[in-house]
Amino acid sequence: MFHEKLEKFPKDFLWGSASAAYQVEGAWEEDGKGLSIWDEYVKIPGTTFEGTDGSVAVDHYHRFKEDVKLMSEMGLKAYRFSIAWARIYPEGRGQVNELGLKFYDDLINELIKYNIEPVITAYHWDLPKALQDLYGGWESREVIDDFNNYCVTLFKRYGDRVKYWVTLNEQNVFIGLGYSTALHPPGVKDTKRMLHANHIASLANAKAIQSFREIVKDGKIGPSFAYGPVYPLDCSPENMLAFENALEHNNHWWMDVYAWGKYPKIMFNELKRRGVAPEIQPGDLELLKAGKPDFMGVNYYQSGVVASNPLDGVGEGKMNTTGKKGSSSESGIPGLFKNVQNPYLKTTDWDWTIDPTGLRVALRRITNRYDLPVLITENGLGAYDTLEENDVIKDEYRIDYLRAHVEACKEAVTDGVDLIGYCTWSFTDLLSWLNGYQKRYGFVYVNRDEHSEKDLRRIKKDSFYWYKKVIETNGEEF
Ligand code: BGP
Repeated sequence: MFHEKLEKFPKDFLWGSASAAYQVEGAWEEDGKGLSIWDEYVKIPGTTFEGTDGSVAVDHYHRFKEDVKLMSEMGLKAYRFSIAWARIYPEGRGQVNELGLKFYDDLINELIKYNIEPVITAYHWDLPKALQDLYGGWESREVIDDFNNYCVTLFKRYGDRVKYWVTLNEQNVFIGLGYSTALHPPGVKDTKRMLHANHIASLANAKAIQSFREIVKDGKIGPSFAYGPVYPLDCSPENMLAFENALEHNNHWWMDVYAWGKYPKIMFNELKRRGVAPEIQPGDLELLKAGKPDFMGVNYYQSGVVASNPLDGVGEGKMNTTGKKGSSSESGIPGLFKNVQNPYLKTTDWDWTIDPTGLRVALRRITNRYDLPVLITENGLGAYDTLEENDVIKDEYRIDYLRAHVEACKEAVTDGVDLIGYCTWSFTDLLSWLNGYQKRYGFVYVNRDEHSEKDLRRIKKDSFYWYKKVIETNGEEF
């Protein structure tokens, strides 16, 4: 729909930026921190771009005060960060590590000092290695209680100061890449195990939300879902059917469970027929239903296009983790759909489509289907940046990307979406899990690369000043 005039963003809109512990903190074995599955996985040759890891990352652990000061200079309203479970419980359970708790106390207090709303992600992929070794991590129901216990510790400790909470970051991604394509730890390729681990993660999510209700009475909590809305390639009925399959398989499989505590019927039936559907035990559906979130967190980067894919059609494809444009290949789920290129859209150097309208579509679909407020927990452009003389970074491509997406948000708000905030990915540059340090997302350049930590100096990019203005005008000037 076209609007003659766009509505304003709500007065207390959360203009934010996001990060994740493993990607920024470094200090991988300091102050009693235990190891995570990522600390171990990155050591396996060939898993990450040029063997990069987060042992130092951008040293946020030691420089968080400097980083928060830059946030305040920008006028940031919210900072979403994750807590490293293994800092709090080095073994994943049992003995709590006071020094770990203190680090996040200090970070939260520093944010509050500058009137920046802390948004905590309890889990952004760095499962304590001890739990992986002990019972296979997300594949065991034991993790439900351990995750809950860890979350309860966080709720009790920080719930007095932190109002917004994200339970699991992109369950669809860490489970999908961890158990289906083997690109993330634990490096498994097995659809049945994937759907089983996924079901357990959903139960853990619901249980943590249930505990939250008891402890943080005035807080808001929800998961962050990696939502890439799909379009059918064209109006041929076969492609339309592939689109229906993809909707259920890629989106409703998770979001229906979060919002309603049930799986989409047709897809569940199909996966059962294939012998891979998760086992639902007595009490599971009740728990899932009890875990209704306050908002749907959305990480949006790109949309996708799907087409029909026969049973002997295309399966696993190649992901571009090198930044060489065009190096990814087609992928799909035989018998359901395949992912194809969108001839209307430009792509990044990592072959991600650039589609601000896709964000509007995503927001509207969520609103119509679930009637929940939405918090955009991530949105951003991964690109090469050039540090020029006199510490200048002219990242107008990033400004263009973000501007178009802020506009899409404004349109969605006018459409009637209850949007409570917009967090860009990311505030400073950071480690991209599989793509090294060269794929940059920040408003603040960090002077390091794959080969050297250099001086880890912070340098404001042009986009820093652009977002400052957006925040100052509450999204009226962008
Ligand atoms: C999301 C993750 C983030 C971040 C972002 C960018 O999936 O939640 O942690 O990494 O994507 O992705 P990438 O680093 O692969 O470019």
